[in-house]
Amino acid sequence: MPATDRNAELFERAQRVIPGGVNSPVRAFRAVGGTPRFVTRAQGAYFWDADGRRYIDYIGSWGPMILGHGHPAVLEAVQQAAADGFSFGAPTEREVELAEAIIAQVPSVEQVRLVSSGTEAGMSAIRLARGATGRSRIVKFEGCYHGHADALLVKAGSGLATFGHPTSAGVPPEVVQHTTVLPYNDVAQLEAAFAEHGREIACVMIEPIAGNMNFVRASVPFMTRLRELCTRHGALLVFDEVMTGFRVALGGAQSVYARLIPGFRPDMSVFGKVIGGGMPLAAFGGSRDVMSQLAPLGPVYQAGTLSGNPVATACGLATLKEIARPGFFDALADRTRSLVAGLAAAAREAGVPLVGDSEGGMFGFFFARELPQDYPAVMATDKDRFNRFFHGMLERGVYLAPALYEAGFVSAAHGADDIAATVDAAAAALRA
Ligand code: HOZ
Repeated sequence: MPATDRNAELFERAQRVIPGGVNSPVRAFRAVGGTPRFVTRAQGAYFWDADGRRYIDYIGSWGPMILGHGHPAVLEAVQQAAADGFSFGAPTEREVELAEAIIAQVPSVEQVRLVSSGTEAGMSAIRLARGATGRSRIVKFEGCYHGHADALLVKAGSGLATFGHPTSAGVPPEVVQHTTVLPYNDVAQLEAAFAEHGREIACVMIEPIAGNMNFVRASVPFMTRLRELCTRHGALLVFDEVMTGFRVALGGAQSVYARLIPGFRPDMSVFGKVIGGGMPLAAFGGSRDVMSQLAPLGPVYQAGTLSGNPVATACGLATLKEIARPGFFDALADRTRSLVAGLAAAAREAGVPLVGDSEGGMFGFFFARELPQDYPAVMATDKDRFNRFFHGMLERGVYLAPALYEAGFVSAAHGADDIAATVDAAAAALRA
């Protein structure tokens, strides 16, 4: 069923006053075509569009809504905090509590600073890494997206992949002259880059499970070598856990790699999404030593009027409290695995090649025979089929990310019946 009048009407009106009609490009449905759905409200695993249609929501605000929408404990915490004041520009106890709650789950982080968005956290982490090491070069990987700070907008995934401009216009070459981009999961090129630039590299930033080229894991040999090389050359290993933090496991992707690589730890971490529970909140952290380079203690400047906002911290704290309950991640991971297995089974039945993967409450799937290991392999998967599948699912009341380059998210509110309904919809869409 195509979008009826109200979504189309709003989109037309939006395009008159907002570039492309949206405040973040992927929302515009350019990759998949058609009319974006304007959301009016959400509850649990669902949201409703401007035409009153209900969708099972698999983006969950692109990750934050791990408890589903409108969780009563989170709602109560936010209402209480809002009543006490929106923003003070002075410290609050809740900021301390949230920092403690993050540190309690992530052993590599001894201190953390709260900011308002993943972009801000990634940008600040890079500045701190440069300030702490006295070096300029940063290394990132093709298909990884670390927010839209200039130095990181090179061969990036997410919306940049979607629109075929992996490096943004408006970023002067001088600004990215210290950025080295390497292929994901390629040990030989990593070694070559360290051999050439080792002593100049301030940090290597990586999405350990890349969620901005759908869902691609860094292999264990690659991650092991990356850790060794960073340590040997005095470069900081920065984990961008904006998507994976408190989402693939309570301790984030670093806890997943720590189970596979003895003693593994990144030097710095960047968080967002789940730690704000749907409010604008993000963070970056690391050892006390590195973090003490930040103003007011050290020479690296970083600041923000809304940093540690009292309503956002209340939302984040209430969310982290719920997900720290025993068994939470086991149940979420089981449900997410059952979704991916169901999609794969439906595709097999329909004779369509589809592969998928998941960790905790984050998942991805590709129309391909093998899971891609890097960005070119993601680009080689069947995009037309994804786009048709996306619309087939949308018509059947299932909202997937409107671009093949994005990961999907399951929440604790998704019940077995929602997964079954999704798999039924997939079977019908794939047959069609
Ligand atoms: N950059 C986000 C996906 N990786 C999209 C955020 C949004 O459009 O809300």
